[in-house]
Amino acid sequence: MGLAVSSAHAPMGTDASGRLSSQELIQIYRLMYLSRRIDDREILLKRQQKIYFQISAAGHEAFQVAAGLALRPGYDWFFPYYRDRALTLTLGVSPKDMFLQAVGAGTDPASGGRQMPTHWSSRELNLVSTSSSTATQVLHAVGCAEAGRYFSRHPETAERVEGDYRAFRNVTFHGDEVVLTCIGEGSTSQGEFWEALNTASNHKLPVIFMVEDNGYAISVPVEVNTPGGNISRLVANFPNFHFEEVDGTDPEASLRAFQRAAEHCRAGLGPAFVHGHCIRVYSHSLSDDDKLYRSAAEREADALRDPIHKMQMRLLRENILTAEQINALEKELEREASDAADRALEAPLPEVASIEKHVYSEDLDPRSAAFATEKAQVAGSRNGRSASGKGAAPKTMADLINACLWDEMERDPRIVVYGEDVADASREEALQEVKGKGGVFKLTSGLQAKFGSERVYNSPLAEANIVGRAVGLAVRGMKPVVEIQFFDYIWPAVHQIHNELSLMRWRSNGTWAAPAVIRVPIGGYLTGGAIYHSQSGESIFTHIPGLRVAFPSNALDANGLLRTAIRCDDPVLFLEHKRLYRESYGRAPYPGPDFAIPFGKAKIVRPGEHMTLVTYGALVPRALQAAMTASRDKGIEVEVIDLRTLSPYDWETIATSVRKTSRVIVAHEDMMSWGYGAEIAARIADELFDDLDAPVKRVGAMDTFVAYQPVLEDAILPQPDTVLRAITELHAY
Ligand SMILES: Cc1ncc(C[n+]2csc(CCOP(=O)(O)OP(=O)(O)O)c2C)c(N)n1
Ligand SMILES: [Mg+2]
Repeated sequence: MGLAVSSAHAPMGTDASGRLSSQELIQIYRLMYLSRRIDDREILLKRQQKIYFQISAAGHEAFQVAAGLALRPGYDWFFPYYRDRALTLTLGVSPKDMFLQAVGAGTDPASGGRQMPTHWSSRELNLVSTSSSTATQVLHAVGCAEAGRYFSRHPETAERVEGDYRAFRNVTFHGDEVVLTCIGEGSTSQGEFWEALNTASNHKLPVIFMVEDNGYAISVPVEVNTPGGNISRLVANFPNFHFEEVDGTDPEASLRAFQRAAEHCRAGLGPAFVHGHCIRVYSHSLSDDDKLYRSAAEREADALRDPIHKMQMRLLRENILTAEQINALEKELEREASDAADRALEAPLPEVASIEKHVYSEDLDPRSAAFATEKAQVAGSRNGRSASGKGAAPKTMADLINACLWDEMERDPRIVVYGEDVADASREEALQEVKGKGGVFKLTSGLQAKFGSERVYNSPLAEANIVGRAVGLAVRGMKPVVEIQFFDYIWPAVHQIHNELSLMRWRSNGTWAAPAVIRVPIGGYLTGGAIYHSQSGESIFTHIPGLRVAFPSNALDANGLLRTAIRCDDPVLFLEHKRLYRESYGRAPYPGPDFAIPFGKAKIVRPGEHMTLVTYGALVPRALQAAMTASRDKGIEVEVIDLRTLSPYDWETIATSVRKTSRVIVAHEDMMSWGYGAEIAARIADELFDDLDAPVKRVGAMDTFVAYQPVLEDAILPQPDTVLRAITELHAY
């Protein structure tokens, strides 16, 4: 008997009787049993120290096979979690591919040896890379469903376009595809789960939330995570959902539930929630021992519900297979698992030289000449728009960011803009009589009125929702340009930024990527901004591989860098200093719709020969002021370098300047200790030691929070005087 695992399986149980045929029941058993045998083989390999981690699907097989059989791999989309072996086996991941991941082979198609086993990825199957973070994936599923809907309503937007990220994002859609996402019952405690239900419900998205309830989250029983012990009861009032609660050890009941769920989703009626009561046959993983926290009676009661045994009994009871036939089938599947393991053990290991591959896009480098279009600058008028970017007069940073968004949205229909308060008015009818909000800083003003509510809209007040959905949208080929209202409130989204957005490409070995743009107003000097509207903290994000970080100091740079951020194929954190939005410093005429500035190119904003001052953001005008005073009063000529992007940053410009001046200050608004300047200073000390005539000096905020009272704020944040003092001291050294 050959294994009938095919990505094109016909719908099951659709004969006249509506019952599953004998062949179908055997197929289900094959998949369930093979999954269990792969788990058992991995456990053996782990005990032999030939693999390094093991987590099993044991006890979940019936529920997972049912989900896989109800849906269409390569057509529907899948955001599973780490326990979904039987699901992915049903979708078409081969046993050998599973073992390749377990041994960490270079040829592991899911991650090239980067991820633990059972962290899935396959472009062919629409199986999007899984992380170990519980619950992040459900928001990706929501974004993916939003993208599918958008492409099906605007099919022309899916066309391949050369010249930006679209050349490298392969878009497929059908219009009635369903997105499946899976989660354990314990992980439904995560806020991201509720944030996903919120948007799926509100937007009637075709997402199936599959809750695999095995009663435990490692050692924590369900009632501790779920008030009342049953997640179905808690979610029952979400509008537009189809709900199913089933015995997850019964494959037929589960299959019916998933088929009804898929039907509801495909019909465009909304999302579905399929809650299956499974068991955990083994401990949480091989690193856990459930005898430490579960009574023997409880474990024995669970064992009686083992779906493998129950299915065996059914095949016998209904005379579908004899004991001998079952035996023969199981032997064959056992052999299949062990052969696959043996082959994987011979696979080549990953090349150490490959480690840095796919941290960023290998196809489109935002540092490259493709983005060096500063010469395309056409100073002057901006026709056809009502926002403030019009005319040849100098514009503020706010104006030119708005103008860039406007231009890029006109050029690229895959761009969607959302966040808190970014729409002009969610209640569209109000737009007849009101001007519209367009962001708390008005940076997105007029965009909804121009491009419509399908492309510019308010999100729920939930930062992980904003970024998590962006991951799913970008994975499907959309370009989300989202806003986090204040840097001070980025923290709920950091889980998504750090573990998902930035990692998607590397952990899938280049198969998936999430090149979204996150615009974030940042910084202080607001007089009254206080603790929660003045924060800096850029170094936390430059410490994340895979993420680009831009931090412009003036209107023109903001326009050109945002264009590069949007057109490139990497995720970008775009930091916009609130105090600089409407300053008279750094205004510029509108530079035209194709003005881009490559990342990693600093600008010498004031030349000088006595010392170098490396800075960015709001410290640029402050440093320039100090440099002017130093020149006028003391004859000290300071070369001021505006880095413009912090990751990547322009080491060449720094090094060339320091070699010339032999003295250097690194200045920023953020706290001094552990700040961005520490890295630059350390590298200068390391690589340019012989060129230095004095120690590297740093200027930064005090190591506290930013206070409300202006007297305190002034003392906490570095001022032009602080910079001037540093210049004078360094000159005297
Ligand atoms: C955000 C996050 N917190 C903690 C962990 C560690 N962890 C991994 S699995 C797990 C329990 C998950 O339980 P449940 O959601 O019920 O899924 P199950 O493993 O039982 O299938 C925990 C706490 C993690 N991976 N991610
Ligand atoms: Mg669980």
